Amino acid sequence: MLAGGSACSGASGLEIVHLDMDCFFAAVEVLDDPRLADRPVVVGGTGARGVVASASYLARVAGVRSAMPTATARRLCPDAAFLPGRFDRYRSVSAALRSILTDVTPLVEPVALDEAYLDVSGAHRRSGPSCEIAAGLRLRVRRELGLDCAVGVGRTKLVAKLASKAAKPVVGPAGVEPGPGVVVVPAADELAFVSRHPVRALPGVGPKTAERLGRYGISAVGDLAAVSDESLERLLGASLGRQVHRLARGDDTRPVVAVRAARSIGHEETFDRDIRDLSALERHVRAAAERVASRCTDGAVVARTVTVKVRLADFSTVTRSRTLSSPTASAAVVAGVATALLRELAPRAGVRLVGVQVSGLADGSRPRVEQLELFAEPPCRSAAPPGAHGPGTSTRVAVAAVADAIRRRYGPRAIAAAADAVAPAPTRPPLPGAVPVTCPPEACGPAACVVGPPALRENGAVGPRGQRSGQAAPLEDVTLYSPGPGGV
Ligand code: TTP
Ligand code: MG
Ligand code: MG
Repeated sequence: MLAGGSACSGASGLEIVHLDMDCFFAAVEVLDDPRLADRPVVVGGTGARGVVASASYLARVAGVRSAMPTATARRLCPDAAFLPGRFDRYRSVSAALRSILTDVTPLVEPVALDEAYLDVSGAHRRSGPSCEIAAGLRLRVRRELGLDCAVGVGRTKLVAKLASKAAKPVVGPAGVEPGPGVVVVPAADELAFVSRHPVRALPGVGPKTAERLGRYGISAVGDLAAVSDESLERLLGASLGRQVHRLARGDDTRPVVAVRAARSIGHEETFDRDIRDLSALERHVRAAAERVASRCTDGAVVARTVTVKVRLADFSTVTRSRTLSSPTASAAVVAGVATALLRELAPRAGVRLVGVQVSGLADGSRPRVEQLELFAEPPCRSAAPPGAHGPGTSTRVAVAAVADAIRRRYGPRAIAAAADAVAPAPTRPPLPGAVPVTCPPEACGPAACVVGPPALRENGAVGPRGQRSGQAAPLEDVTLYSPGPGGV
């Protein structure tokens, strides 16, 4: 059950986030064709033997479900728009979703086009507690993609996945109830939360296994946890029996495995007013570089190439890159190279956007013996003019190393060059996803934090198209999961 309140502070130690798009294929169709907004939409095989891939929530009210024969869906919901699906379009939305997710952490494990796990343990310093990350992601997906999603946060993959399901809109015979959108399950409540689910909620338990368990009176996950290991192994076989038993008791050690490592990490800033002053631009480039370096550190990667991008008032874009002699995650080094590249670009017209990107990423978790070498020579492979690094390089390097250590410990803004300690030029508001969602401290308690309800239309389909352009979509009230007597 869900009760009122908020609890980012009680949600510490919850490092797994699961995000799943709402009625993905159908929602993309509605997004692209507003005439479908008030109609049930069914995407899938439209031929005589076709099956339903995705049904909008309006279609679900009529009883239409995924994997149902389309012929049955037509009987249940004759007024629905039946569409064959456009997989290229879904793939491209999925790619856009992926880039929103990898903005938070490189530890993203996609499990389908519309769904992924994130391990956010390295993202707190930059993006706040897990519940803020989850709420921020949901906002960003809504604003940037024009689509709704459900997000779950928990200590394990199982809990996060079930939590995102609990965050979905609820379809009943009377219509669609908006779901909470984000559900966070604190560790202390996870067994109560998981126990109430039907056994089918566990990975590995299909309809046949569920039926077999049902014959022994085991229908909920809680029933499973109460059965002895041996009985379950006899019933389901050693491997599945053990797996299911462990999961039912909350023992889920499956890690988030980033399938494809990020190829680059970047940060861009668009200004409210075009900037002409080079030193102001340098400040922004340095700040962007420090952010990027901080994300490298969070993701335990080092980068070999630094690229600076400048977009002028007329939208023309220029970039300049430099490859380092040794890969780095040092904010000082990335910022130094980036500002040097900016000076080389020497934009003469007004600048509307600057960006810093690093690429050529490598595993930064292993100690690198060549680290010192980085500081023993100019940081760039391209020959620097003699004396470019000037006398006192080793002192500056030592200072940079200490500054990096301080940033690692206290956050990217903990220390800055004195030259930068002036008010920055006005900027456009940061991207929605970059806005940390603030859980009011007084509302933070020991239980879970559920952010919602989502701005769904009555029919439970996606939010209005206008949200793509990012009007403030306030996080409405924040609710808590608490183990009550009812179902999930
Ligand atoms: P799901 O996330 O399972 O479903 P969904 O996004 O349509 O709805 P929900 O709000 O409940 O998450 O699947 C994601 C997409 O994968 C779905 O839109 C279509 C496709 N899909 C199939 O092609 N066949 C299937 O059997 C299922 C379940 C999904
Ligand atoms: Mg989905
Ligand atoms: Mg899915």
